Amino acid sequence: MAASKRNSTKSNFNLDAFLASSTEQVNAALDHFLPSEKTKPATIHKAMRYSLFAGGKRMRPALALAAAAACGGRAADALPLACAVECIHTYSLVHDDLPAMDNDDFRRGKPTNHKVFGEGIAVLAGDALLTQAFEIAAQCRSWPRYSHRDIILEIARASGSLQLIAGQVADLEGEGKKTSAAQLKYIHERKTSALLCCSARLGGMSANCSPTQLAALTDFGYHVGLAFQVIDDILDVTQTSEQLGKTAGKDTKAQKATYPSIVGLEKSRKIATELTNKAFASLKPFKGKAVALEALAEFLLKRDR
Ligand code: GRG
Repeated sequence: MAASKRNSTKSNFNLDAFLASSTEQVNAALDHFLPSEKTKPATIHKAMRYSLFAGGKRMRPALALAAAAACGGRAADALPLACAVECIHTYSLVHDDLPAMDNDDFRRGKPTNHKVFGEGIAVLAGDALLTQAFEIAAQCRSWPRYSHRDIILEIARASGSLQLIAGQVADLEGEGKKTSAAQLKYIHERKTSALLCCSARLGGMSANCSPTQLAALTDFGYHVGLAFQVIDDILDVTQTSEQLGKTAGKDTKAQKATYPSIVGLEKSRKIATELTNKAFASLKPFKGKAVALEALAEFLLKRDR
């Protein structure tokens, strides 16, 4: 893979410790926000918690916390928004795995939600996780520059029919058809980049970031999001299902357009590196204070699952 160009090559930042701590905080907060497994109707709360705590990488919450840190904010203020984004992400996975969509049996290293609870409950668990995200976000504080309205709009726009859902629609409609690189980028921008970008922006907003910082986080999240999906496409063909915790090779089987299928593996790796370098460049306004974001972008480029 071509070399990536971080701003701070010799950062002492300990990403492992940061990820361990952010995951622990996010898991505890999610546990606090969600109704317990015993709350009636117990089946739906079991199903929501099953997928939420099945062992996801928690990259979107980590991005939110890292963006908050870059803007001098407190993790406690970013945490509810990090949880809201993780609920939306998990809902999208539960619905994406349904027989009506990708029809997958394996996710986050476990049988998919509908395999355990049945299709009806899986649809409802996804719906409930989406709703839960807005309930959590509505409870957070507001900031001098950002009101509750801004926060809710941010999440609704990223997950609505112009972004996340639009990406999924284009993905579904593109199956088995010849897809251009431009169309593929359209899908990746919406299906993946929109929520990663939203995570970074929400982290910044939770720190009452300046308009310049918000613009930098938008640029960063957009490029990291695109790189994330290119790497995801690469891993789909290079890793095993056991390594990924989800069914490998599905894109090829479903005749889905991916970067490796359109431009090949080597060029795909180069594109992911270029996108990550653009993400690094967008962090310049933080003048070396965005070490966690920088380390995260590098980690996402080099990840193997
Ligand atoms: C609204 C149903 C619906 C779908 C929207 C997000 C999405 C589109 C579909 C989910 C499947 C998919 C391949 C999404 C692309 C983004 C992506 C690579 C998700 C996987 O994210 P990871 O690797 O997952 O962060 P974990 O399990 O680690 O959280």
